[in-house]
Amino acid sequence: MNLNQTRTHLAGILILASSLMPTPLLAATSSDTETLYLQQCAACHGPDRLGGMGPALLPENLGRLKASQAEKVIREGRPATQMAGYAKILNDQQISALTDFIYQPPSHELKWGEAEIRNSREVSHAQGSLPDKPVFDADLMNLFLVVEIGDHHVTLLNGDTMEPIHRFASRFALHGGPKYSPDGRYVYFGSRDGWITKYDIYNLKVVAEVRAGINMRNIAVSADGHYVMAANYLPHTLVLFNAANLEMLDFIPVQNSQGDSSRVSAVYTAPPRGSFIAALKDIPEAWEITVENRKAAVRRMTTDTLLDDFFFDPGYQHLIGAARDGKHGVVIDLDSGTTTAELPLPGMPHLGSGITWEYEGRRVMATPHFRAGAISIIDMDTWEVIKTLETEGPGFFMRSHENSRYAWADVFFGPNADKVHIIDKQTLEIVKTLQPEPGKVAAHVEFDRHGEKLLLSIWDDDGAVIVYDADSLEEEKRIPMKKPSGKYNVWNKINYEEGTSH
Ligand code: DHE
Repeated sequence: MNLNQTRTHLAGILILASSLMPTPLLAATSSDTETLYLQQCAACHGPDRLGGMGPALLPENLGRLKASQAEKVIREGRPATQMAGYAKILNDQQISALTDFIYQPPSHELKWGEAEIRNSREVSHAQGSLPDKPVFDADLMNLFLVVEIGDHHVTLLNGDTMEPIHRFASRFALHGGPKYSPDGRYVYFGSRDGWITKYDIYNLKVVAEVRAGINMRNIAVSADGHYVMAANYLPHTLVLFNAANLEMLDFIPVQNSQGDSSRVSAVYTAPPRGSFIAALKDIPEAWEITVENRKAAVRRMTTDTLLDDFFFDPGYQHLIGAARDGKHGVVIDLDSGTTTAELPLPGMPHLGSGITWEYEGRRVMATPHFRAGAISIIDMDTWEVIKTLETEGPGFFMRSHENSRYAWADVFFGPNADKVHIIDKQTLEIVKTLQPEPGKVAAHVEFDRHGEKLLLSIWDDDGAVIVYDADSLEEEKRIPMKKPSGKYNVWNKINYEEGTSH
């Protein structure tokens, strides 16, 4: 038996012996933290820390959790989850040793290849087996999904009445926008731990799940609704699935011609091109991927710089990317694959959150910055920055709607994170700054399908989604929620509305 087999065998025995609640310590005096982990944690988090019922406990997956917070969770547990507190089972030294341990890279390379992906798939309701008539009454094009990261749930909201229709548990730590099927019936969620969940909105049921990777960036659904593509940080892969049942169709190691591998910054669907576009984080390349005979065909474009965040013009002729150095942006012509312009965007633009609109007969795009209290507004013909708006701090998300004269931008970072700016899209001025709940982060807006109302998150465990009138800018209602992050309107998403993310 090799080391891995021994580890798996030992963990298997321990899993059988353990329950979901903390077990009495088998080796109370053992200084072997790995053994302690296998005794106390492996049943839920996996013998290799890859996750199971609980999330993966690997440095990449824990990147957003401070070690002190992780230690508190081990000590006190996590309310409303299966994670119980260990303060009565483990001493302080053991808790801190376990905390250190989960932030260390694993002692052996972890694998999430084709076999692991195939084995992880579960189809609970085959395509076509559930009724086609929705089990609730609402305008199906004006539904919102609200991701609540406070307790890992999703709320389905009626966009006319702004009343919740249903609330259901999600995978741990959903991140990035859920992606709808073109008819709006199904939605695909991606979690940081690599899970893709397909949900039937009409029947309010999870229909299929698969784990695409260990640490995933995001997912995209092809414009025809036939395919789902997953982009991973760990391992360095892109994975293609059949959207109907999440069967894996292709597994694409992400590497250049010399065999150097790379994380994927993100993947998006490019509807007019009938392709997916991905940018690589560690290799200066962007890929255009088409599906031929259920397999991925990759066209490589060499870029002048490593790309992080990116965005497209409405016709998907150009990719507008943020350089990883955080000092500038680039415009790449997707047909020729060449860089056609450089953008002076020094504050680490969050281009994934960019929006566009018509201004004085031309199309402009606007992006907030992670490292500067500024919003850049760029002419999309000349690629010149025509205005830089000073804000009360760096921002994360910008949103608008074709029918609204305003764009909304949060101030996500710093002492003014409880403020939101409202920009007049025709004067390019900030016309109002709201502070809906002093002391609590206010962030991420999504409009309803008509552009008449909008939702803003109070990003707190004891938070809310606030409904505003898009014209009078008056607050209409607060719906209590647990750290609501993104909101996603069916109509806006499936029609690639200009004021929202795609
Ligand atoms: Fe996100 C979208 C990258 C941190 C909440 N974020 C995205 C997308 C990318 C991205 C590439 C677009 C994917 C898509 O929708 O298909 N995010 C990154 C980062 O690189 C960064 C800065 C660091 C990281 O840890 O990954 C980061 N993101 C965060 C957060 O800390 C946020 C605020 C809380 C969280 O959930 O982790 C966060 N990101 C979001 C949300 C979206 C998102 C809510 C979808 C926005 C939308 O409206 O589409």
